[in-house]
Amino acid sequence: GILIVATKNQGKVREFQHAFAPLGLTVKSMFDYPDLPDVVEDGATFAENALKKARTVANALGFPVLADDSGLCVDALEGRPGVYSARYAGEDAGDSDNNLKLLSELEELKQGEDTGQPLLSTARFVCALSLYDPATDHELTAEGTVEGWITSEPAGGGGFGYDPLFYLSDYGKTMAELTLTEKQLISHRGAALRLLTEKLSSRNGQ
Ligand code: ITT
Repeated sequence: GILIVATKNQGKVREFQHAFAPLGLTVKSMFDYPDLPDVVEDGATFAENALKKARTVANALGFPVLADDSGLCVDALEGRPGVYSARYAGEDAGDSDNNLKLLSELEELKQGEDTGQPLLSTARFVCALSLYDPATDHELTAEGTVEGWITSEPAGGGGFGYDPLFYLSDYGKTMAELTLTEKQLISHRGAALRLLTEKLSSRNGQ
């Protein structure tokens, strides 16, 4: 079987492939459907944006589609970058630009004071997943989170996005130091996926 995920983020594609491979599902992404129009992510919440991406792409293709809207909410920054996580350092910003911007925003808050402490703020990753079926107009949405710290000492070559800066104190590692299997067990995306699966298998959905 095939599962279409409305994403252009290679890191997400890798995680969904890893999650769905045991079910015998092949993941297709927007890299396989390059001619679809871009979705304007102007929702106020992760869930709104996830549903908008799933709906738009599913209606264009005529198949059920899964979409992921996610981001990093940093407490010292009052929840920023939040829904703007992908374009924190600007419209065409890459992961490393966004990571530098995050560290500089947090360093600025310290006002030159050097505490020697690498853990700069508590933070959480949030992931909203939305599954939309254009044939029935049915939707299912699930959200997952994971708590951690933003560290000024990036580590790890795995994952994507802000993972090298996201320190998990229970593990003594950043998210980027985990394998795909380990990340899926504790991440916001893994949690959202488990909740979505539960909702799918329960008769009342949500
Ligand atoms: P699509 O909309 O095409 O799926 P995107 O990268 O634009 O791709 P989002 O709008 O959902 O996706 O933005 C999510 C951003 O939040 C992403 O670019 C990362 O910077 C960050 N992010 C989300 N999940 C993450 C994770 O598991 N690890 C690290 N950073 C993550």
